[in-house]
Amino acid sequence: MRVFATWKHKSRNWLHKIMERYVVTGGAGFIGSALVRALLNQGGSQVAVIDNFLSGKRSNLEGLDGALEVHDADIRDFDAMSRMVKGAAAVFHLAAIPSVPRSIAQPVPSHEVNIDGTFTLLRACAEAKAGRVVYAASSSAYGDTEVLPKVESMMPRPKSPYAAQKLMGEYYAGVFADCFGLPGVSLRFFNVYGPRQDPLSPYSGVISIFMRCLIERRSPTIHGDGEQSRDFTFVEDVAALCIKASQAPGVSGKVINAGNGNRYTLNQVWQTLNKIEGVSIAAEYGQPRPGDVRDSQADTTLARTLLGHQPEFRLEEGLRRTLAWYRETST
Ligand code: UD2
Repeated sequence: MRVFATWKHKSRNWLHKIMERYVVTGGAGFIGSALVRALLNQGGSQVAVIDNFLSGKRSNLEGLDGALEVHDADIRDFDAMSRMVKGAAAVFHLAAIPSVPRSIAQPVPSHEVNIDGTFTLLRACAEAKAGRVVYAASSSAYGDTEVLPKVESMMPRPKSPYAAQKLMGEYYAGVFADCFGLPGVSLRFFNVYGPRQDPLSPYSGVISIFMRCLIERRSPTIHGDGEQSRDFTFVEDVAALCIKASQAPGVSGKVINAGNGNRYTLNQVWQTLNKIEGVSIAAEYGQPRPGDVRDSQADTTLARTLLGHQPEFRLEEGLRRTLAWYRETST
């Protein structure tokens, strides 16, 4: 395990004492690094990133200084987790192997990380008496529902190993709160997109793939007819919601949607991107993807009432900002 400390003011130990310590697993990932940025920006935070750098990247943390430590460690390593979560006011558990199709192609690694890793991390947090766990759950837990938007009280119907694994993580977070006194709240992330989402894997999120196609003036392949819809949620809104969930009173044991409250079809998103870029590139269409949910849209009432959350970014604004980042960073 290697530790990289970038805190420039280490000698100021008195400051250390009054700062809150936060841990972000998966903190070098696309969503995790946005959360780390938001935590450091709010001031008074000391942030420890835990990442095994399988998909996380050091470059996602570039330019961040302040009270930041980066630990190269795996969430399945109980001893390492126990040491690292000690004294944390909150542990944001975002480390995971994401992707519905990857969990179908390779169910074993995703099970081991998403279920065994989550269990190990929660056990370490409980034993170290960490302040609160905020768990990155997934909208995929709902599966196909007859009614939209999707409300937390609906019966979950996971359609893929990934969805089942993320749902199990929620159950464990709830059980650790009830049985082991570890406060925990689960946020069901709804198709998060934004700067730093890696477009290069076949399992990448669709918006990152669309961005790359647009910049390279290529057609994306849409699985199915493109009329499936998602509640695409800008990464900065999700980071803000995570922080609220770590502070709000009375939310332990709760499951709360982290979505925007709207839904757009893939055809609409591709058309919007064409409009923003002033081009007209036709998409290609392929086979529907196994395990895919047809429509997804969050009911955001609980996030609003329990966490006082109002998403800031509508889709077009989020797409513009995301596209600007891909343009700046593409060579
Ligand atoms: C699921 C979850 C999401 C998050 C994510 C993590 C749902 C509704 N959402 O996202 O909350 O947990 O998993 O991985 O379950 N697609 C194409 N062409 C491509 C790539 C994707 O058409 O090149 C389609 C894909 O078939 C799907 C949609 O785009 O219909 C979104 O796919 P995705 O992989 O970006 O995310 P999704 O919905 O599986």
